[in-house]
Amino acid sequence: MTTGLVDASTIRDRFCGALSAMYRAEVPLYGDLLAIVAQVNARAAPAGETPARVEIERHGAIRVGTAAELAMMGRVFAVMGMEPVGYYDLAPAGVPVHSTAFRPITEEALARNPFRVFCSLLRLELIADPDLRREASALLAARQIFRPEVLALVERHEAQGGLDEAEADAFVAGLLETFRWHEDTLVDRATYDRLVASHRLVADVVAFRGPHINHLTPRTLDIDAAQAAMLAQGLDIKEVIEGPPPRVIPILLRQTSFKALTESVRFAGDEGAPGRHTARFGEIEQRGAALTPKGRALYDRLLAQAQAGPADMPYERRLVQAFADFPDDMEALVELELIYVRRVEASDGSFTLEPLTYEDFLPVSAAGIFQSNLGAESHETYGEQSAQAVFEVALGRAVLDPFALYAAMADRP
Ligand code: OOG
Ligand code: NI
Repeated sequence: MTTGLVDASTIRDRFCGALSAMYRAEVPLYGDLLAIVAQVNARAAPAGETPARVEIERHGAIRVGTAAELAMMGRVFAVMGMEPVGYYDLAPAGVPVHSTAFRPITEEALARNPFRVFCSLLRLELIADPDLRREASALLAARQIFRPEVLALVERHEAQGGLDEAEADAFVAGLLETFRWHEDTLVDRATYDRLVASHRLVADVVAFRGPHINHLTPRTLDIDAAQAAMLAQGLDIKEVIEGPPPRVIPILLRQTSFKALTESVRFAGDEGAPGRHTARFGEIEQRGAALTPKGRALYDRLLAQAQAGPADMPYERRLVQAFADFPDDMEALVELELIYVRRVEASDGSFTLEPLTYEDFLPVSAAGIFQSNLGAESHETYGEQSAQAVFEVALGRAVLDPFALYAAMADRP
């Protein structure tokens, strides 16, 4: 790399910090979450020391409207060393999007700042009304979600292999504008109402100037303690924690979110007529061991079993019962090749095995989070129309296989 260029992890770290500051100013609830999570982590960390990575660790989520927006988003994230990992199809859950997670993929970059963004592409073809579909496409085609200087800096990055200090600063500041909340809509109230009637998510994407960040999630070392602290403070948190039940050896990802905020907007046309929109929310998560394909198949089977369990039994109990079949000690997890581990050498030449952290998302959990934050009304599902190939054409490249990334970082299996 040419000297004088800022490395991608530094740009990612600066952007994540700037986004966190902006979101904190926009959504006061987020500041409350950070305070609670910091307290819980200080108590939960071994020897009272929260690992540096966990303190800064965040994931965000955005929703884009067109293939061109997604493809440019991919090039923008590449500047920060973030690659598209995995394909998530939300259509079976009644949410007309499909998604990937942009994140760093090397051990070194993950240790530096594992910032990740769940990025969804609206699937307009799933909207039934052809007139509304045409109108929505025209609105999306006419908007430009990136500032011109960001587009120029992406090209500069691609041509010279990086950005210098001044360019990196301009990139971070310009890109922040894409993620900012704008209360002025692109549409009048009547159009907004029709978009909401087709699906709340369609309105959230199509009615606005850009893909406002809809949540920014800190990582807690003990989600049960964090949730109890939030309830004690009277925060409006969802009762169910998505993902696996509490365990001695945590696996994958446990998440819980808040109901979306109701925020004021001003509609275009109508002299800025005031209205309300719900899209942004709070979320916290706890991360555990990355599972092998075999471990993941077991997880998926047991989760389905818990979901299909007797309706008169509380969901938490069904979950605990189903997951009794998922071994919960290191020896068995390693022996049965259910998790990925690395060797950590001690100074006397001995070693221990440590689980690799799960760096991705879970489709069933993501669907639950989308649904609880789009309002209570249920929506028919869109069938099993998975379209990974279509998504990859839109993105302009294939998404990476998360299992291959873990296997490359692991010492076993
Ligand atoms: C994304 C929801 C998925 C998660 O943590 O699973 C997500 C969205 O609401 O746009 O963030
Ligand atoms: Ni999330």
